[in-house]
Amino acid sequence: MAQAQKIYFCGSIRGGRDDVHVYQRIVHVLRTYGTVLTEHVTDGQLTDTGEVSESGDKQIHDRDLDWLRQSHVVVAEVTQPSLGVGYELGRAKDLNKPVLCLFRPESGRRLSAMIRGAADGQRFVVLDYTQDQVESILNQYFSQNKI
Ligand code: 6IA
Repeated sequence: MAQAQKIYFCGSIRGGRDDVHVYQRIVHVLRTYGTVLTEHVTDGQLTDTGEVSESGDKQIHDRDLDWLRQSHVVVAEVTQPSLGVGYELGRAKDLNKPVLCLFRPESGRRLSAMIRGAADGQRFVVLDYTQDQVESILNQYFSQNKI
């Protein structure tokens, strides 16, 4: 797998930061498969309070979409509901990017039908997992999918 591969990772920011430690664990593995364009999602200092101004939000949106277009694969942790992540996944599907969504049923939540129902088992994959499966699930995905 080429290190030049660009990976777009999605995780909740203003939707809530409870799972940031899971995002960090996922991105740690993703780095072995390529360049993660969205490392800021794993920033432990970043809170969900949204200190960023309105004009800042437009810049964030436009820059993130630019990275999404450039990316070779999109990986999303979807347990913590996030409007931004849902939006990114819709855009990624329209751009026909390979997408892997990871959901932890142990959270007690039920994943949105609009994400689970978008799965086709090939281009758009949704997997249930537990935290201790992060490494094996990603290694399996990246070895099976010649992205
Ligand atoms: O609705 P949410 O905030 O939960 O959306 C989270 C998703 O949107 C993530 O997957 C990010 O890719 C994207 N996103 C949302 N806010 C930001 C952001 N804020 N920066 C980059 N991507 C974002 C400013 C953080 C900055 C001060 C470090």
